[in-house]
Amino acid sequence: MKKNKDLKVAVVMGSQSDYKTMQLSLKILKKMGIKVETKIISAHRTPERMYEFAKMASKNNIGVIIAGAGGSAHLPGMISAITSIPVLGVPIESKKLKGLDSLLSIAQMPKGIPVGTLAIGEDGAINAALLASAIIAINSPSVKKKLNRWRLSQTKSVKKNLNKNNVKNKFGNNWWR
Ligand code: AIR
Repeated sequence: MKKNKDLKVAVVMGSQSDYKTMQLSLKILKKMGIKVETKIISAHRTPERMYEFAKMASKNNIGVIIAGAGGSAHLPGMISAITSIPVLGVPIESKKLKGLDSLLSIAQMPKGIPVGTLAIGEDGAINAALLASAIIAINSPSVKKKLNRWRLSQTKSVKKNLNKNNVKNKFGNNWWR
């Protein structure tokens, strides 16, 4: 393996349809200046691709894996079963159960093989990238600097006084887009 500071983050997802959510991870990682590898990998539809990816991840200089999947979301857990690289799971918001199925599939891993589980949907995708950045930052001063700067700008963006005319603030001021 190369020096730790060169470690990449892999962002994998079960389907092209997950990209709408997972693109938010990619945006954050880009802001942090972290090299990224992306792939569609389905634990159910492409099991051999999943196995190959997880088996080779360490040799491919991947330091953290973010895996997004929906429904019976086995991808993060199965990848974590094959590699000891930290795996962060993003439960995709499914149509039928609004992502509760994805969340439980990812979070309820029996002891022995861990998956760091984030929130359902967009919040999870953003936080997975922030958490991956924090892990990479342990050995990368430049990522640490960018991450701390990003957090400071978020803090500064939160106004102290309430604007009672502003009611369409579900996503704040879109600072992550
Ligand atoms: N999925 C694909 N293979 C295994 C799973 N769990 C998930 C995808 C996606 C959902 O199935 O991660 O969230 C629906 O995929 P599609 O391709 O039918 O849109």
